[in-house]
Amino acid sequence: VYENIGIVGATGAVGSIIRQLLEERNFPYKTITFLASKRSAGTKLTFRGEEHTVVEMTPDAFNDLDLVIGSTPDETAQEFAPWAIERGCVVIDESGYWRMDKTVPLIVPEVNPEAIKDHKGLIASPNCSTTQMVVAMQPLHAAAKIRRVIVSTYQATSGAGVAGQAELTDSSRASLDGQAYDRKTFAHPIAFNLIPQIGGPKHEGYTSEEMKMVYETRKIFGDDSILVCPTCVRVPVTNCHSESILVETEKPLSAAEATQLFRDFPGITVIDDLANGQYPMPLGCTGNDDVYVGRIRKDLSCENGIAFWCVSDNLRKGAATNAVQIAELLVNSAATV
Ligand code: 2RA
Repeated sequence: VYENIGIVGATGAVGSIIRQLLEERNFPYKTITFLASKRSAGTKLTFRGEEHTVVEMTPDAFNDLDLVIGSTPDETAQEFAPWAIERGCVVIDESGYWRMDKTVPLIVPEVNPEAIKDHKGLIASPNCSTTQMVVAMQPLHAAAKIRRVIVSTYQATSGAGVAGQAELTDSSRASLDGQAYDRKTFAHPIAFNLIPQIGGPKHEGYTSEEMKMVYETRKIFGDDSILVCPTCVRVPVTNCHSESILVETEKPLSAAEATQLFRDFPGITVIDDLANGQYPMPLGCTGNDDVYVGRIRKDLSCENGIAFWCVSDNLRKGAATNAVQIAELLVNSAATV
């Protein structure tokens, strides 16, 4: 059913990883089309050893496509998704635009794969900071029901695109050389600094990035009673978001039980040996698809609490990998109907 596939935003940072993943995972298709804005149309790409020319994203560009994965800014997703759906094409969207739409399933395949059956032509993939957290929450939630989460994020500059990564390296160099630097992406210096704001003010002193973690988590678990208190911080790290997560559960869990639950869960890798200085760090996790967990311990401040540290490649599991896994889920569920 999904023979003719397209990648919208094919030339962007996440788009290029989606291309790489489709090759690596041997994703099945008959034809593949790469689409982008007028500015990038005409770009030549090599995919599975063949040269492809990027096509401009217009309504008619979706005429012959069955499935597209989009990684674009919100305004672009708002525009192209209806064009594709009207033409009978299923859209897997990485942007933030459709995620909270009641008719759109928001999917992390390790957590709520069953939601795919409710799609009406559009399936959304969550924000990167939410995705890694809900994967890590899932085994604990299934065993002991999570009531409350307190999370502080340490988000890499790649979350702000290629320009964000360049601003970190260029401004760090300028700062070491004692040169002035003209910022374009971040509102404050990112070199040798931390910025406790990602997105604009949204709700009662929380930013839009923080409220995504609240709303998306509840939607993915289908449980509006889960309480989430996030603080999102941009850090001078090129790639991989890290999160300090504290969960309060209904039933008690020991640190050893939580560790075993993490170990047994597909998609999670545990690195946890404090005595020998072993825990997940951004440099060691970049380029990998798993969610990494370490520093697993009892919360000393409440009865049923587990604290842990979680790192994941925000461009892969936080974006491209999750979208490709949703596409695989869709293709496989169509095959089993
Ligand atoms: C960021 N979460 O890191 C955003 C990207 N979607 O800025």
